[in-house]
Amino acid sequence: MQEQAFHSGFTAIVGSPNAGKSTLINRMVGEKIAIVSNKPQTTRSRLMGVMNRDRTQIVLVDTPGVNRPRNRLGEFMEASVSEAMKGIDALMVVLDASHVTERDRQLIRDFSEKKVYKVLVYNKLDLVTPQKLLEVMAEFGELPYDSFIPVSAANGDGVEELIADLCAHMPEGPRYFPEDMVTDQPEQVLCAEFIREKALLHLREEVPHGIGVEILRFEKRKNVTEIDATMYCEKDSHKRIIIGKGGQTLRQIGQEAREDMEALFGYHIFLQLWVKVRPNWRNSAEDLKTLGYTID
Ligand SMILES: Nc1nc2c(ncn2[C@@H]2O[C@H](COP(=O)(O)OP(=O)(O)OP(=O)(O)O)[C@@H](O)[C@H]2O)c(=O)[nH]1
Ligand SMILES: [Mg+2]
Repeated sequence: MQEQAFHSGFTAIVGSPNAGKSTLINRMVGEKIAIVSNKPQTTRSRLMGVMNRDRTQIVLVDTPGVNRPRNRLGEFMEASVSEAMKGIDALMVVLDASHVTERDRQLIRDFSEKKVYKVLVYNKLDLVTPQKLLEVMAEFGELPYDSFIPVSAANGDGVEELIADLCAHMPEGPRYFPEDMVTDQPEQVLCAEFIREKALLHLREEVPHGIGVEILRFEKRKNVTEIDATMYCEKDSHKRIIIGKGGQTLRQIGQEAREDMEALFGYHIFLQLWVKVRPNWRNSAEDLKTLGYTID
């Protein structure tokens, strides 16, 4: 009997900030590999998540949701989206169906011209009434997308249908990544991201957006992995806020980040966090490079 062919492909995930792209990639991969927050511009670089199904592998490529870049970091984020679009087999355009903006309309129209298999994903199904969903779907229904799928990345509704649809359209191809590999991001990058996610969770306004995390030491010992990390911020006043009264905020960020790391990696972690002021690092080519915000 002839063995069934293997199918695989790269699928980019694009859309406005806060649409739920990273929540969706985590849901599809089944592990938390991308950080999520209720603040726009959480994701800063392209990252991959690997999804395996019966004789099919889909490499999902999460991208930053970008508005108009305001600094060199923003320009890097925008370039990451173009980079992610190279050589893809399919494209998912994610829309927050509960909050459609003019910018979304423009994005959806622009991406509809891309010559690959395209799915328009209506996310946050749990937040819209059936009536509202029908209205949103009617608005974009005439555009040349191959598939239109409503989902809730938050509770998983519709996600299996989305996965089945993508799997059915992957070309024959190799297994790009080993079956037990869930992301292309090294452990140190994931650690820096988890720290940044907790900063986004506990800090407000412009403070978390000005944070960059550098891992200075990552040492695996017999029973514990020791990590030293520095959080960069742009102003002295921000540093005080990040540290908090009696160091309380910093301690909480560190503790929650460590719990996420331990859950994903399955080993004990000892994490030490420092805060340093580095004015205007988001416009410094050198600082961006140190923090990994460069396209290689
Ligand atoms: N209710 C609801 N909330 C969702 C859903 N999907 C995502 N969210 C929330 O929407 C917010 C943004 O989610 P993210 O996954 O960080 O969005 P993103 O598109 O990756 O955002 P950027 O990285 O900033 O471009 C978070 O607060 C999520 O919890 C959903 O299906 N339903
Ligand atoms: Mg994101």
